Amino acid sequence: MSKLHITVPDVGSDSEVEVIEILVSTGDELAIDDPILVLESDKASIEVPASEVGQISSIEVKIGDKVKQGDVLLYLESGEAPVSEPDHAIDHESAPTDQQADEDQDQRATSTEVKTSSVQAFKEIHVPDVGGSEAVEVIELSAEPGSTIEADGALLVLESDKASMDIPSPYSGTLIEFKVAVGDKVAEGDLIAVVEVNTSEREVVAEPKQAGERQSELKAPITAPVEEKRVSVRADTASESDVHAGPAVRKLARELGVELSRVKPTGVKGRIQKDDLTAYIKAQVQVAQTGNAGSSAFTTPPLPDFSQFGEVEVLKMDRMHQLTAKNMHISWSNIPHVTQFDEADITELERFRKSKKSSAEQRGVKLTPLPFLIKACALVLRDLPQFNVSLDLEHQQVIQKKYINIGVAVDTAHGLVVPVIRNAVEKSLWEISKELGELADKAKNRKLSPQDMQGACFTISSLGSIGGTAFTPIVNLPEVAILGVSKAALKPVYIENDFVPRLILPLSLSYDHRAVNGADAARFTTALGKYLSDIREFLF
Ligand code: CAO
Repeated sequence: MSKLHITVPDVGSDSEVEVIEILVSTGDELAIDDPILVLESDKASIEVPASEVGQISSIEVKIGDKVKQGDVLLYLESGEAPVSEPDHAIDHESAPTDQQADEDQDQRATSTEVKTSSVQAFKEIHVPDVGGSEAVEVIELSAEPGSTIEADGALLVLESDKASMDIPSPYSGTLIEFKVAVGDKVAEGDLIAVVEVNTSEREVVAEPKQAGERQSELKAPITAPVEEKRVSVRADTASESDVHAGPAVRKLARELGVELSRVKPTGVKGRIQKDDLTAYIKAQVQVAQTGNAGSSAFTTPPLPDFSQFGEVEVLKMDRMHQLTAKNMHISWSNIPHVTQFDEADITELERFRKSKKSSAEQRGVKLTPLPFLIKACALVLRDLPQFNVSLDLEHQQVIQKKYINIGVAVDTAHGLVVPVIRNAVEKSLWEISKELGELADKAKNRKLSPQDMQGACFTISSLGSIGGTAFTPIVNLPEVAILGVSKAALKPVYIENDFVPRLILPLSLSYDHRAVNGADAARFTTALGKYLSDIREFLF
């Protein structure tokens, strides 16, 4: 048993660097290359891999400590003899195998014996780990022999039965020749190209600050993502390079086909941790399985400190508000909404409604345009049953409802609720008016039972008593359509060679375009307009 220690490698900075993440604990067994901790200089963050094998007996630093090259990071006990450092001449004539890359990593971690040379050298490039695929096809050569290529620049594209993979060059230099042609089948380790590297590149390869992440990326197995047809082995695309994450997290993200720029970081200085990646994937799985984006899968930008602009008061969202916000978000982010706008001429309806005002009062009900709308919508749902459905996407089914219940959005001091008028086709306007009044009262006094709010097939949201000319209501899942009603207004309408004043009611029908199409929506508002413009139609 020998006591070993791991020190801060050459991180390419003379000044001290900060420990921003510790990835191991006392007692952990370390293997060569296991990530130990992350250091951050003013230029980059560097994941320090283990350069020794053994069990950690103590960690000598904590997050926030400033360290420099040679400082002891941790001690470990090893049953084996200390690993001797291999002699790394970086101008070896073959491309780095995984093992060699590991050894290079050791060398960077201990920062010794890096040789540089001014001699040009030829490097062979081999097929990396292609995620278990036995033979993959070369489908594209992305560079011309004789051309200059950059490290990480596109070299060729391989395609397995699961995905296409861009294979980048590990070196910058001149592409001498390809050893494969389009259509060839290759497997891990096969020679694919020869590159002549120049001196400066080899110095960069030997520099740990730059090379740490790049080397481990090159060593990373390329696995096919679940859905993406074409993936890049490289993680440092424009947006990805802005992301702070260690090589281990980047590697895992690549393996899982996750774009790190989509993951919400919780680590120090906005660094993405492994747990952040797990949380993101969990959210994605939930969305895929349930169509529920409730636990937002996307990063919400942090809020600024508003108090710097003026006085603010922070109020707690009550349960109703939270619930409404959640449901709206789920619906808005899952349903491909389209809104069909139309107008109905309700001049005659209004004349009739006013003529019934006193008898409504005698009955103790308020006959507003809304009961007419409820009845008319119920009739349209009967006529166009494609709107009276719910989608069961999990089982690829459409559930056709044979009952017709209409939900009505009611604005209360406590928030928005949607009580339901059942079997509206069978009910008279008086019955609907009475029931609507009772439900609205219950809503305002927080007396609605869960049953009062269940079973709607379609919802009406009327802002007619308030104002507006049109709006785009959000479909009330699992329904597939909702009618927004705005304020009726007198408008000149050209009838029989003359402009005559008519009372026009604006209608906004939002619908789930997965369930119904635009032609259906136009049919819906046209049919609704017909019922509303001549309520004798209600009789048929
Ligand atoms: N155009 C013109 N006037 C209208 C109208 C319209 N589309 N709809 C109603 N009105 C008139 C009514 O006729 C009534 O006037 P009179 O007393 O002269 O007849 C007046 O506006 C007030 O109506 P109301 O609001 O009392 O009754 P209602 O049947 O229209 O609505 C209810 C009932 C419970 C739905 C309503 O109180 C309510 O909560 N509305 C808000 C709904 C809402 O917030 N929706 C948004 C959801 S999405 O955020």
